[in-house]
Amino acid sequence: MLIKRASDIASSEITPENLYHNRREFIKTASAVLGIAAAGAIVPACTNSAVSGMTQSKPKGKYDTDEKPTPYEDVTHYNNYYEFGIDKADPAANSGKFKPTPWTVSVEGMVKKPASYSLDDLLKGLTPEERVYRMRCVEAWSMVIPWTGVPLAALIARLEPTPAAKYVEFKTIMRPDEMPGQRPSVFGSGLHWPYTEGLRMDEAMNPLALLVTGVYGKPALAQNGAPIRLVTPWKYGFKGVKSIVKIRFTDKQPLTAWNEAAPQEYGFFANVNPQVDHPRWSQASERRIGEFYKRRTLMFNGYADQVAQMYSGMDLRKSY
Ligand SMILES: Nc1nc2c(c(=O)[nH]1)N[C@H]1C(S)=C(S)[C@@H](COP(=O)(O)O)O[C@H]1N2
Ligand SMILES: [Mo]
Repeated sequence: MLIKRASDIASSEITPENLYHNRREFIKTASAVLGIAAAGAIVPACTNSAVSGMTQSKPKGKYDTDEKPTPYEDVTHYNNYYEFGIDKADPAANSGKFKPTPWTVSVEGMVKKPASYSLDDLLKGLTPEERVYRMRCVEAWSMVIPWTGVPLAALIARLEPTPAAKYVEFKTIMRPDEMPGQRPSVFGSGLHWPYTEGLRMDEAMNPLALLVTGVYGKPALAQNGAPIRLVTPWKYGFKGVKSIVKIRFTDKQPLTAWNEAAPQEYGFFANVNPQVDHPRWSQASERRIGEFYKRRTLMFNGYADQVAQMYSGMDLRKSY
């Protein structure tokens, strides 16, 4: 039964996490149907790896959500990446010319090791981790995505910002030849290129912040921000700047793409907050892509335990 269930899933969707979650799903269902309480009794692979073979179970990591991952097809075909167009299908459709290799990231500003690094050199020796995170877009939809990346904190520690550095700024690549959305057009998105984002230094050092290079156990595709993008799961998706070529340490709060375009609507912090509505719509609920009903949105996207203390004493209505 387990094998049959697994073979029903497109091979492109199979990852250790996915099999793990599917098996948990199966165990839950089987337990309910058979009235058996001890899941371990049905699927010995839970406790005995000899039987697990194809279903390498991966224990839930400290930062993983155990919610069901959004199908790979949606993760790679329902995207926001305005450099490739403003419709959700545009990034997959219009990114065919985009070349993620070779890739260079320039590290600048208040830092002891400023340089132009090849992506390999930038990440050399840092340990990649796989994490399943919730992602909440400001447009009131969400996904659960298995990412692979390195903790941003580990990279920052290696680059050694000076004590004066209070923020870190990121910029997306400028390549109008490969990114039709960056060419002048009357259908412009209102954003100024290159797309820019930033974090306060304590946010950047929070263990949840990841520099992502992979999705579902494979190298990230262009539409997800190849070859390297930011993911901060307690913030709205727009903080997750894609295809990063510049990392700059500074003592001033950076101007960010959406804050610059519409400051009344998008603030610097961009923390997921169901109590503070977008001026044009509520942020109290969200629709998980692939589902029909709405869920209640959680404070800090469900990561309050890990991040709330960074904002204690701040008025989150003003600092949105
Ligand atoms: N350079 C760049 N980065 C970007 C965007 C963009 O338009 N350009 N869109 C943001 C928004 S609004 C969201 S919700 C996430 C979507 O990431 P995903 O497509 O991998 O799910 O990317 C963010 N990063
Ligand atoms: Mo978004």
